[in-house]
Amino acid sequence: MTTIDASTNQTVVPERARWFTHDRFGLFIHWGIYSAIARYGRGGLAEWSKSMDQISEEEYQTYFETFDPDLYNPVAWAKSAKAAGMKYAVITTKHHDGFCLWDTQLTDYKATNTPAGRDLIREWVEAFRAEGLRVGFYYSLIDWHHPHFPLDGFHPRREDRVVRAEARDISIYLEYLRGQVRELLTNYGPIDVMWFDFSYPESDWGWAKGKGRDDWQSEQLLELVRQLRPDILLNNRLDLPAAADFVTPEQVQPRGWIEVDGHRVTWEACQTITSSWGYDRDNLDWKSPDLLVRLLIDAVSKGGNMLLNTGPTARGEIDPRSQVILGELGAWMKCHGPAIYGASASSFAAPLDCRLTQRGDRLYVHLFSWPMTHLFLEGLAGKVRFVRFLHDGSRIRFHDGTLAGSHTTPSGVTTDVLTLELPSQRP
Ligand code: FUL
Repeated sequence: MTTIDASTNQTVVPERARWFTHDRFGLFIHWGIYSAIARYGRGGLAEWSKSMDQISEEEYQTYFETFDPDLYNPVAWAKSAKAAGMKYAVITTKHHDGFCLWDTQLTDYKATNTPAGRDLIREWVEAFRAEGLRVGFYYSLIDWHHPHFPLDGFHPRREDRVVRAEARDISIYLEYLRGQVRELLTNYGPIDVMWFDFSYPESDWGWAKGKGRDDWQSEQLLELVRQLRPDILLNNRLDLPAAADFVTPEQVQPRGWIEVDGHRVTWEACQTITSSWGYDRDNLDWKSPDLLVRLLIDAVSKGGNMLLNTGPTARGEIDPRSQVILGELGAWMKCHGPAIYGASASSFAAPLDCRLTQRGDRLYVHLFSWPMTHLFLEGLAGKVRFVRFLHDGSRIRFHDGTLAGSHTTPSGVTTDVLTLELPSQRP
């Protein structure tokens, strides 16, 4: 986990996480046979449909038997991510429905047995690596397909009496889970991020009630991950706080730095472009590129990353509407990348409706609304050599104090304010 050096206020990031706190912006991909359902279930998340709508095995099996992503082109996905300015990507190898996108030897419930007929993860890893992106695996601890996964309050079969009468042995499921993690971390070269989801400790939901991490045998899982890939970055959803490299606020921006036990930690906000993770054809809740840019800036200004999700279609394409948005983010990143990559929170105070990011001795001021001709920056008088717009490098006039050429406020009090003289229109 990250700590802060009190003398410099700089974060001290462990060696293995350096790339992560530098790169800041990644692509999250939720893809599976639920992409064919393409609508949100009662819970509002397409990938949760099987549980939320209690879809029968028979119906869900048809999505498996007809899964035919004939347009799947991970090279195109990787190029879109790269052009958007993203530096890493995380894909669902298996979501809660238990469907595996790779050629696992531990179940038949996998992409190679659908009309897709291929290891979708292998191609994905190769394509993203070829574009120079780092790669991560999302892996769900929850599994509604495995016969020994507990019949908890989320399970699609939770109300089926016959199924409820069946004996279930969690140890068999845990063996399976560890075996799958072993496959994922040995068969695809050095994976950069392991994104587990999720262990719901101490919750009132079903079988994990009051037990949580012990039942997942998270410690053993952690040991396995570290033994196979000592340098992999691990998220916090195993609920072993001391072992996590980063924490994962979901669909929410923290108010400031995130602290765990009094220490500032490395974090990554995961955000959706629509309100669903899985592809949802009729969703109208699209975030604008402008909002997404702000979310990214906001994250970096608080020392965090953003992992932005898209849910590809059942035919294997990134939704064209998402592609347009990714393109616009790329145009912004092209100009403003220096304020994001390698940047972090600043110890200077941000004016109202602004965010500050800082990289070494460069301070970046992000204006979410356009000020009335002047912007006052506290604590910066006498500290700044040059001020310019980032998009075109053109200079911005500035002076110390709130009045041109003086260090005094109108009432004559000396201040530590730096004033920027801005054009009346946002360029
Ligand atoms: C959650 C999951 O339940 C959602 O479906 C999604 O994968 C999100 C990133 O994590 O906990």
